[in-house]
Amino acid sequence: MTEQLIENFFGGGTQAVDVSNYRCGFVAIVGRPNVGKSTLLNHLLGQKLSITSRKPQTTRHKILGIVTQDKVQAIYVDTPGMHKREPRAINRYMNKAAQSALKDVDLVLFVVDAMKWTPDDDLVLEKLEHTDTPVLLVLNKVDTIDDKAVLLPYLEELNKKRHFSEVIPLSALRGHNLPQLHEVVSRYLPFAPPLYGEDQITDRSQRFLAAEVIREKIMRQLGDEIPYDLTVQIESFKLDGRMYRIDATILVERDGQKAIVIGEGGQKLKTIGQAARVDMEKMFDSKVMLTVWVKVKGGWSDDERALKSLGYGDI
Ligand SMILES: Nc1nc2c(ncn2[C@@H]2O[C@H](COP(=O)(O)OP(=O)(O)OP(=O)(O)O)[C@@H](O)[C@H]2O)c(=O)[nH]1
Ligand SMILES: [Mg+2]
Repeated sequence: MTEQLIENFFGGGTQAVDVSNYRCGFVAIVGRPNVGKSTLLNHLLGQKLSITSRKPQTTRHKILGIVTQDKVQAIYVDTPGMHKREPRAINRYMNKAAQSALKDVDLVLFVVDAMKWTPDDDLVLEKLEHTDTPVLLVLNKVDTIDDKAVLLPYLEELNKKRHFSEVIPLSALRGHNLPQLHEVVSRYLPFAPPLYGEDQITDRSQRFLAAEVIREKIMRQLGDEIPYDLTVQIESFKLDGRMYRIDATILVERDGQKAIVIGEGGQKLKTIGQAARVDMEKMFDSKVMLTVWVKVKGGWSDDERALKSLGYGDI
């Protein structure tokens, strides 16, 4: 401990942390699309960070959510939902990103829907076969179940599928059993000093978060097909006095999609932009002036090079 305290003086560290008693580690949140992984991350963090929607395949990138307390720093890693159908390069990127999160973590949270098991859940189980890391089974959306009696046989079935270190039924959306989950998670983290400063909640830039918020509003505003064919690029991100000026472009695959995103008389795009701005102002705690354009860039989602240039490169 003395060594660490001295290190804190001379090694650039600012916190005097009692490492002999401090726990810090990485926790991967994995599961098929739409089970509530990002909702769980946001509610563990106590603020919105990762985008969520009713549609599967909302999350496309890994994103860290860092929860720092007196004696523990849990670094949660939200991941894209793993899925079997891989029609395009972007789907392969998402699956790779999710799988890569299983490496070098101290704990895995395998999130499933409390009542619905699908072939994609089996796919996640297969990927978990290759990990030596403890896996906790998180049974989410328990609030959707009226009769508790149906839960027990389902749990029994799940327990036959593999060994889980713990099974935790919860509701990410309603916040039920989340403190209990965090408590259990903390017990699995190794003794180590915190890796991030106490104010840091993520590894992602404001630029990244701004693009994601716009994508979330599109996912929520548009019908079923289009959101998967589009991405958002931040062209410019500037702090002007106390206001952020942000210019963004929504890239779609085809002309017809551009018309749908813009909507009658530009109404759809206006709604998307307004909703995104409101969220950004909360996230950045500042006024935001947001301008959003729509452009056609055919083939971006199935072109490895285009994907890289659009930020889908590093896993
Ligand atoms: N009723 C209920 N709905 C939930 C709960 N947790 C999440 N949801 C809803 O489930 C949907 C999917 O949530 P997300 O958090 O986006 O799911 P995800 O697993 O991150 O999905 P991908 O990013 O596509 O892999 C959203 O409509 C959430 O509001 C819960 O505890 N109860
Ligand atoms: Mg998600």
